[in-house]
This record gives sequence, structure tokens and C-alpha cells, in this order.
Amino acid sequence: MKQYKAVNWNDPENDYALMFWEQNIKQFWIDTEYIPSKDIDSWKALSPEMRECYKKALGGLTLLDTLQSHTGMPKIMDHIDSLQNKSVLAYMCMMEAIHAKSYSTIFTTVATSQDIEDIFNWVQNNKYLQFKASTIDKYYRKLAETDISKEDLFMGLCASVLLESFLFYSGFFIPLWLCGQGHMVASADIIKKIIADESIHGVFVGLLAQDVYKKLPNPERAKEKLIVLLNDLYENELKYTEEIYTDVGLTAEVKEYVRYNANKALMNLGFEPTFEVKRVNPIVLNGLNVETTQHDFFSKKSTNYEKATEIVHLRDEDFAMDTSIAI
Ligand code: MN3
Ligand code: MN3
Repeated sequence: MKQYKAVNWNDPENDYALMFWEQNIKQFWIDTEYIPSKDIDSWKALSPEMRECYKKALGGLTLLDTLQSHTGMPKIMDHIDSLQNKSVLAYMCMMEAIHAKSYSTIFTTVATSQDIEDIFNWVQNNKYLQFKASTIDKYYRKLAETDISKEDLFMGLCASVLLESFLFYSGFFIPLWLCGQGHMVASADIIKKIIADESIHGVFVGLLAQDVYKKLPNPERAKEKLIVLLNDLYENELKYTEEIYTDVGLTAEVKEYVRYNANKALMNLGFEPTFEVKRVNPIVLNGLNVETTQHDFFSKKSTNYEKATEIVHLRDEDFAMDTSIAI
């Protein structure tokens, strides 16, 4: 008869579960603590092309967070032995649902009902987004089977890390880029919270993957499979980037950022970076490192974390505009 075990946090199961649990708790937030309505004027000042790009970027992000919350995290959890690690994944799963909802919180504020309907239809019909989702979901579905190989589990974990640490970033680029120049700043506070979470998710699931990799009978074959998957997703990512960024003239910069994050995904999985990266837009990198954010997952809660009692609003005057850049 199967013995059911209770999770015992007083018995250390591994070196890192408690640390990740505590870091996740420190980073907790909900979308309704933020006030994207402060961005309404900023939104109106954007060009129609920029608004279109922004909406599509957030629509794509919503799809990935939906997949991660409804399928990725629960399926992975089923195959992880450590009960404490399972708890960390359960917490992350809940945050993925908050992420997926938070884009709607931004949409509700800046977009019309018709806009919102159009964007969700676009997500459902965009071949590059659908390719991302179906490619990752194939590996997650494999985890739905009870009797899977260690290599299947490794690939499921790899798919998750590629989603977390790589596929999100073509979408994150535009809110960071705009925010770095003083546009859509309140919405970017939400996006930065999501990025901080994805950062810790990628590291944690990456560690789980590395644990499995060490026990694989044929690690070379598994690594080859990972590289094939990464390259398929990369090719798709380039086309997706062209589709949403060509009209605003940012395609080349976003592709550079995509390669930068592909390398981060590889490093989270314990491998060497393989993409050549020349120069990532400093506005976007700074967007991650200064003011409100903690891309470094060991740091504390955002200083701009807005609870009803302690609101620190950024104002337009806080930003020196670079007028050479067309918005
Ligand atoms: Mn997420
Ligand atoms: Mn995540």
C-alpha cells in the first residue's frame, strides 16, 4: 500500500528548497497593488504602431504565463520527489496565475474592449506564438504520463527553463525600453515584478534540471536534444520578433536581447552560453538593474512596491527625455 508523506520543513531535504521558498515569499506581490491608470496619458502619447507592438507583446506574454501556470508547473511538480521542492513549485504556479492576470490589469486600463478582444484573437491565431506554446506543451504533455524516463523529465524541465529564461524576453523588451525613457512607467513596475519572478523560476527549475542531468544514462544525447529544441525556438523567436517589432524599428535590438537571454537559459541549465551577443540596449538592461527591480533574485522587495499606505509615484519630471529617439 502506498504510504503518503507529509512535507516536513524541519528535515532539510536538500540545500536550496528553504532558500528558494523564502526568496519567493519576499518577492510576493499582486497586480492590484499597482496603478497602471497613471499611464493613460503616456499611452495616448504613443504612436499607433507603438501601441500595437505593446499590446501584442503583452498578449504573447499572457499566453506563456497561462501555459506555465495551467500546465508547466503542475506537470513538473508531479515528477519531483522532494516535497519541499514541490511546495516551491506550487508557490511559483500560483505566481504564474498572478502574472497571467496582471497583463489583463494593464489592458483594462489602457485598451478598449474591442482592442482587448482583438489582441486575444491575435494570440490565438498567431503562428509564431502558437508554435512557442505547442512546442513547449509537447514536453509538458509527456510529463502527464506516469512512467517517463529521466531524459523525458530532463527535457520537460529544459522546456520550462527555456520558457522562463528565454521566450519571455522578446515580449519584455518593449515595456522596459519605453519605461527607460519615461513611458508607461506604472505598467512597467508590474512587468519588472514579473521579470524578477521569472528570474528566480529559471534558476530554480534550472537547478532541478541539473540534478536530473547528473543521473542521466546518456547525458550527451539529452544535451543534443536540448540544443535542437533551443535552436527551433530561436528561429521562431526571430520571426516573431520581426512580426511585432518591424513597424517600430526595434527588430535588431530585440534580437540581440533574445540571444542574450538564450545564453542565460543555457547557463541556468548548467551549460556554456553559445550565442554571440554584441551589445544589448543599455536602456533595457538598466531597466532591470535600477530603481524598482531586483533581477538579482537574492535582493529584496522593490523600493517602488506600492501598497495603499506607501505610494511613491514616479513623475514625468523624474525622467530626462532623449528626444533623439522616436516613440
Ligand atoms: Mn510567469
Ligand atoms: Mn515563471
